[in-house]
Amino acid sequence: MSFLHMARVFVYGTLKRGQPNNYRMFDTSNGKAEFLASARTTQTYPLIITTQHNIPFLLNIPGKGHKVRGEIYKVDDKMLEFLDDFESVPQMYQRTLVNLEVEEWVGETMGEERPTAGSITEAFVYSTTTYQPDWPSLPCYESYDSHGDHGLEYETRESRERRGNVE
Ligand code: PCA
Repeated sequence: MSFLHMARVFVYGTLKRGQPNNYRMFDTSNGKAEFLASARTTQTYPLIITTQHNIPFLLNIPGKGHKVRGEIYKVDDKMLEFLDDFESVPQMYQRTLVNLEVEEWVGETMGEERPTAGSITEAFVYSTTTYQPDWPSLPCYESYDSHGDHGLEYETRESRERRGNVE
């Protein structure tokens, strides 16, 4: 796959494999994406689930919560623009760089050596500083799963629209 410009994005929520928005990264009308690696943040952050739609948020509060698990993707400019729009940057989330510890690198390496487990890299992440005052006291998770024991299943955009709630 060729990318004129590329970026790396770390996803930890509904964009991960097996989660409700992963397909959007493989809808070529949104741009291009390629799975590179599983990884976790080197610092701890609160990963919470909130709002009436059970949306996952990584709160930009390093030092609280867990080292959050997720996936690194290589994306082209078009996909990055799509994701910024989809994640309502900068109102809901802000796209910042985060340090990551590689768990397993399976994707291409662009001529460089394949990063080994434990090696450090960085990627963009959609985290937020624009959170409600009670969000930091919500339960936090190490690894997001819409169908986890928490029972807080993500409500898809389609479902919100069917209910007439587009917020
Ligand atoms: N989508 C982005 C941020 C939270 C969400 O559900 C992600 O998966 O990383």
